[in-house]
Amino acid sequence: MSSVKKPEWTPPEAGAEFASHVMSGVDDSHDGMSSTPVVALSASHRRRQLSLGDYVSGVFAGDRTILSRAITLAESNSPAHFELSQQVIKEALPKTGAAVRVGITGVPGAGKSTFIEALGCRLCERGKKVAVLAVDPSSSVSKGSILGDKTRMENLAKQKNAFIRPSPSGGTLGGLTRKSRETMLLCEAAGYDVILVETVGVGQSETTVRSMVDFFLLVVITGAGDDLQGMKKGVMELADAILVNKADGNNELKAETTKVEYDRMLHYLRQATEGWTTRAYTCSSVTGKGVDEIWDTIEQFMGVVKGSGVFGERRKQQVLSWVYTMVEDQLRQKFYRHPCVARIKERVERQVVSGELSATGAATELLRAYGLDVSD
Ligand SMILES: Nc1nc2c(ncn2[C@@H]2O[C@H](COP(=O)(O)OP(=O)(O)O)[C@@H](O)[C@H]2O)c(=O)[nH]1
Ligand SMILES: [Mg+2]
Repeated sequence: MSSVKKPEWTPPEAGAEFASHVMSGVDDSHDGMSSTPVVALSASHRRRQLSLGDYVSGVFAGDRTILSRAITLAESNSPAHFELSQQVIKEALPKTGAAVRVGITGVPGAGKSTFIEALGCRLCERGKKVAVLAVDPSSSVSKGSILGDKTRMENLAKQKNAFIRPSPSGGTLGGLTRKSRETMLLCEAAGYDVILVETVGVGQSETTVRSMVDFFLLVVITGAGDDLQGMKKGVMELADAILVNKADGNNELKAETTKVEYDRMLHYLRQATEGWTTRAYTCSSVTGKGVDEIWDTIEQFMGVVKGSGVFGERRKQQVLSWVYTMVEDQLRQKFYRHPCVARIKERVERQVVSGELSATGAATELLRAYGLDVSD
């Protein structure tokens, strides 16, 4: 068993190999909100290095502090942490897969976090264990999104059956994806039945989150018809439900109209999931009206896709595509960082642009510089 090199394990002192030390702040708030003996015991875990056995038994026992530390380990960019965390995940794997995985996207301010708080609290009341994760490629230590989510989910954060984990910050979307998927697996091994993944609608993050969840929810708000026109068709085609949020007060009627407009548009789009018709719904995350219906819809969806085999097939494809995405990311990085490739790249580009070299000739030369034999 490999061991972690750092004698004292605390993220704030851990240095640059950690993706972010914001995580420790969130862990603190979790501990501060609870006074259970588990947390008192966990305070001592914080001070010492954990073994593979400590991580695995802590995660299996649902100890939130150890779960947090296992996630931080998986998020670390240090090779020693990588080895240990891969061992933890390997042990955890047999206990993963049973949760309902839900992705939630929408423009900033649509009310995703508020909706997650409302839904999460209801699920906790029903005895479910809910984990909330975020995938935010734009987040960084200095930006406010992480803090924003924490305050939006104040009630959920107090629930003993809830676990909230902000987005790891920095790094590539590929790196972020690995971390988020592994976090999801660790949460499942810790007994969470529902995983809610919030993502902000920027760049490729929607497609990324779609590729790790069973059900994908698009949260929108009312407004003039221009909202609909501005909405990317591609994102609507990823969604298993469209939720018109903030259907309360003066906005309630308008929300109903917007819902009808979305339903009409959905009619012309490709369905996100075979055998399932995507529809629009209204809800108010503030009054709670319509929130239960969304969960009912998700449960209905799970029944349909499990019955038809679409669920199993999607999970299978997701894990395989995850493998090859990681392989391709590594290969691409290795190629572009190779000194021989870097040395000739500019000259080859210049020649191909000026017409001295064909595109195929240029690619062949670059691949040969990398050491690949491109004979066919
Ligand atoms: N009236 C009303 N306001 C809401 C509702 N949901 C969210 N909000 C408000 O909309 C703002 C943005 O919410 P937030 O959950 O942070 O959006 P996010 O960026 O999509 O996560 C906040 O001021 C919320 O209080 C709702 O259902 N009704
Ligand atoms: Mg949010």
